[in-house]
Amino acid sequence: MSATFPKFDSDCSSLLCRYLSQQTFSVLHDKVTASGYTFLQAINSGVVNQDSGVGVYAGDAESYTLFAPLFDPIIADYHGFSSTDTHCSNLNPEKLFAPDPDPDAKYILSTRIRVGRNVAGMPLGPGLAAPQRKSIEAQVAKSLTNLSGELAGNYYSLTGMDETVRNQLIADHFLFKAGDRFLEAAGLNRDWPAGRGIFHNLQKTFLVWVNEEDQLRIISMQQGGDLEVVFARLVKAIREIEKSVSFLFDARLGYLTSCPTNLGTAMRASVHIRLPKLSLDMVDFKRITDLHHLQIRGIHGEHSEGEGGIFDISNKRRLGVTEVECVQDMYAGVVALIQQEKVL
Ligand code: ADP
Ligand code: IOM
Repeated sequence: MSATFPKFDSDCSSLLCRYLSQQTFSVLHDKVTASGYTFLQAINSGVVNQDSGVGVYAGDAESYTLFAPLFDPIIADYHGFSSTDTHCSNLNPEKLFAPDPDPDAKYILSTRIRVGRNVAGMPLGPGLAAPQRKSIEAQVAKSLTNLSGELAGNYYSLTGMDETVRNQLIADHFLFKAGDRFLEAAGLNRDWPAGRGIFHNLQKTFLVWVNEEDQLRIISMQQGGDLEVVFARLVKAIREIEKSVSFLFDARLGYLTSCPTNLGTAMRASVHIRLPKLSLDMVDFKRITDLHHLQIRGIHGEHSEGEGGIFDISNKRRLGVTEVECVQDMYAGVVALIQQEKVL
C-alpha cells in the first residue's frame, strides 16, 4: 500500500516542502534503513510542524544515502554544498583571528560555540532505542567525569533533577528545554527524560548536553566577546573527549548529525548581542547577516524571538567550511553589525 503525499500549507517555506516532489516521494515513501528507520519518520517533523526551517531528520548514517534524493538538495540549499564538494576540518585555534569585537562590552553579552557529535556504531537520536540511549549516556558521562583542570566537572542526569534547578539552568541558557515540538515529532523526545543530562564545569564555561538533538553537544561559553578563548577551550574539550569516545564521521559529509543543518563541522558559533537600533529595520539587519552567511535567532534559542533588541547571531554554514571559517564568518558579521549599530 502506498502512503499519501503530505499536505503542506500554502505559506509553508521549509526545505522539506521545497524539495519533496511527488516523484521523490513515490521513490522514497516505503524506504527503510537497515536499522529500521523509515522515510516517513525522516519527514514527520516537517509534516507535523509546517513552520520548520528544514523539517527532516536522519535516524542513522544510512539515512544520508538511502534518502539522498531528498536530503542532497536540502543539504546543497542550506550549506551551498554540492555533491562534488568535499568537506575539510581546521580546529587549530592558532589559525583563528577574531579579537574581541566589543572590548568595551557595549553590545555583546555572551559568546557560545558548540559542536554536535554522535557515537560511532550507534543510530542517530531519532533512531535510538532506550537501552542504546542509556548506554551512550553511561559511556559519555564516564568519559566526561575523567576530565581535569578547567574542564573538570560533574554530570547531572535529567532523571531526578530538581525542577527548580532544571528551570534555572534553562533560564540561564545552559540547558535545553523539554517538550520541543520539532524534536517531539522527530522521535527525539522518546522515553523522556531517561538517558538525557548535562555535564558542566564549576564556572559553567564548558558544558556537554547528552542525548538532546545530537548525542553530544559540546559547548564552550562565557560572558563577553572573547571568541578566541571560547574557541580554544572548545577545541581542548573536543580533543580530550575524543580520546575515549569515537564519533560518527563521513568522508564527504564530515561529522554526521541528526539534522542536516549541522553536518560537517556541526558547529554553531554565536553571540548574544544588543542591537536596539539596527533591529528596528529588519530588512537592513538581514541584509548584513545574509552577506556574512549568518543566522538570526531569538535569545531562547532556535524558534524563539529576540527580546529587548537582543538577538542570537551565529554562522549558518557548517558543511564545506572549516571550524575556523565558521567562527571567522561570525566574527566578520558581528564586526559589521556593531559598525552599523554605531552609525545609527
Ligand atoms: P543549539 O545552539 O544547540 O543549536 P539553541 O539555538 O536551541 O541550540 O540554543 C540553546 C541554548 O543556548 C539557548 O538557551 C540559547 O539561548 C543559548 N545560547 C545560544 N547562544 C548563546 C550565547 N551566545 N550566549 C548565551 N547563551 C546562548
Ligand atoms: N536543527 C533543527 N532543530 N531545525 C533546523 C529544525 C527545523 O526548523 O527544521
